[in-house]
Amino acid sequence: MASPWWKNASIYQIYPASFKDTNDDGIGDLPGIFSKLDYIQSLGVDAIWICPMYDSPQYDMGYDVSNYENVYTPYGTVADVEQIIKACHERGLRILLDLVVNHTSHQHAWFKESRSSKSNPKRDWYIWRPAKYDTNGNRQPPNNWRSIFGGSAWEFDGETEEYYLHLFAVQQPDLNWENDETREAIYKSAVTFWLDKGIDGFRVDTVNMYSKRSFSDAPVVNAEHEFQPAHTLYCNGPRIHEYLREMGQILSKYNAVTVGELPGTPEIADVLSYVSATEKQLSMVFQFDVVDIGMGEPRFNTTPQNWTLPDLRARIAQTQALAGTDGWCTSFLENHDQARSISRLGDHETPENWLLSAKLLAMMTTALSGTLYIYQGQEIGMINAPDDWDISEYKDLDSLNWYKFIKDTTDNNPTALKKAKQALTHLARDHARIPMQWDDTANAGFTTESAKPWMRVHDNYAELNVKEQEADSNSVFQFWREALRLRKSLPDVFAHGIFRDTDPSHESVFIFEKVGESQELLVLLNFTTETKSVDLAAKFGDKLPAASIKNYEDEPIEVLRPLEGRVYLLEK
Ligand code: TEU
Ligand code: CA
Repeated sequence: MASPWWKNASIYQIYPASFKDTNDDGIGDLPGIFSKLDYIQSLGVDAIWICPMYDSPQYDMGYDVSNYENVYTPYGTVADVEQIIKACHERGLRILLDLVVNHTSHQHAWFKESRSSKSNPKRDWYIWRPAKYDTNGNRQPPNNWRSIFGGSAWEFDGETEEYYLHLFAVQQPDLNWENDETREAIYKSAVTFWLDKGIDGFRVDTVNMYSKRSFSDAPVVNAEHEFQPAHTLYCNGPRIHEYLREMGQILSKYNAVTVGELPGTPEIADVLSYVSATEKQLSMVFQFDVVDIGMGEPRFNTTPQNWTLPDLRARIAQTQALAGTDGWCTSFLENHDQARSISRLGDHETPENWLLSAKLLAMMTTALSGTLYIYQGQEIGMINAPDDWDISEYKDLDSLNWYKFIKDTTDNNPTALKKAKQALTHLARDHARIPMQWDDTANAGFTTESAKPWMRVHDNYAELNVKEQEADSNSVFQFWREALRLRKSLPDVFAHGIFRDTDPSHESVFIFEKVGESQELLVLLNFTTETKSVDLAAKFGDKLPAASIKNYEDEPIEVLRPLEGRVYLLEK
């Protein structure tokens, strides 16, 4: 059987609110996406994935869906989505939507019914539990789980005097997948409604949390905190594979592709249980190993640049280990939940280092095996918000909850608040949500000059934008285009090759091989801003072949210059 289209594909992720505004309300929209399809196609990708555009009160930027079968009014209409589907297919682009079915919004009609009374037929569609009482008779949540956005994972509902579970925000109650009717309703409303409109598949949000393992207390890992991380109790529960096989049967009727998000799953055997081809559950998954680098427990409890190269390469090896199994992996460094990769892993202090870093990371990402994902703005090397932006510029509830938590628990301690702000400057999801930089006009061409963008435009848009880079043959954009073109033309080594790290403990130069059936890649990446010696003569003698991708003009045999990267293609 021929390899499916998505194995040798690059997929471009779009965040609707921040991509392109066409009606001057400062919020990106579906007509904006439609207007940029030529641009997306010019990058050379095979498909787009659009983050949630469903109706939603937007507590979590659309990951709180109040109606799966309708579109958030400021983004447009169902007809606008249909127009995009048609336009993509006319261009030979595929289109994925986001499937968010671990939870709904608290505004969803299902939840409104569920919370209305204990005897409501939809009561059991969500996860309700009675309160616990401590020895003093004080009401407590059913267990000590911490929500992913901070605080208890349970919310007390005065109406019926029970708690409901929300692994994410209070406004995102978890659906009860144990209930057969609930699953049926999810498949019909969130899945087939859109597959019938012709989409090619889904990115599946938090795909491993539908079956909870148990509701017992999580072990105390941080005694200072009231609530504890509980991934091991709510991820990868006993019925998860049964559910995904069930949903997989529907998806396979449409020949739909899926990429599931797999947090809290470091074991490769567990990963394989979702993506093994014989399982027919998911086409591929996003492992979190690489993007979680440098994060603390909780996420923002860390200091900037808290990572080493051996740590990064171990994480990459971990995700690349799927190559060669009957599962399939993905290569990505960014999405709407991650700060910008150049700011995290590269150096954006000078324009020279920024350019080198952007290309270095593009080389690494494109050279790794699996389906490649690129997030809007990554193709032009967008970076984190400047350090001096005030906390009031941050909009994400995850960032704001953390800042408030530190404020409240330290009694406004300035040192603690400074540390919290530094962590956000480095890792907040907000950085990825800064409006797309199209040109050098006011508001970066994201919206008109007189409009007020929903999130502040980056200070650097006059120098860093699409228009400028389309015209510059040495730009980050042109570099990505060329790298994606080469990757696509050589699936044997790029998408399918077997990854081998040549020296996992090396602290400054990352050298890895990719072995295909008839060819090999040798990838050299200097992650430091110093010149480093390398022993290429041992491999090549004095006949160094020309690198296929590189970020410096010439190629000395004995050194890699600051942030230098090269990809050599070798015949076996
Ligand atoms: O994210 C799930 C997830 O586990 C993390 O990426 C999470 O956002 C992060 O740890 C919080 O700091 C998905 C979506 O990608 C994210 O945007 C949503 O907020 C979340 O699910 C809830 O739907
Ligand atoms: Ca708009």
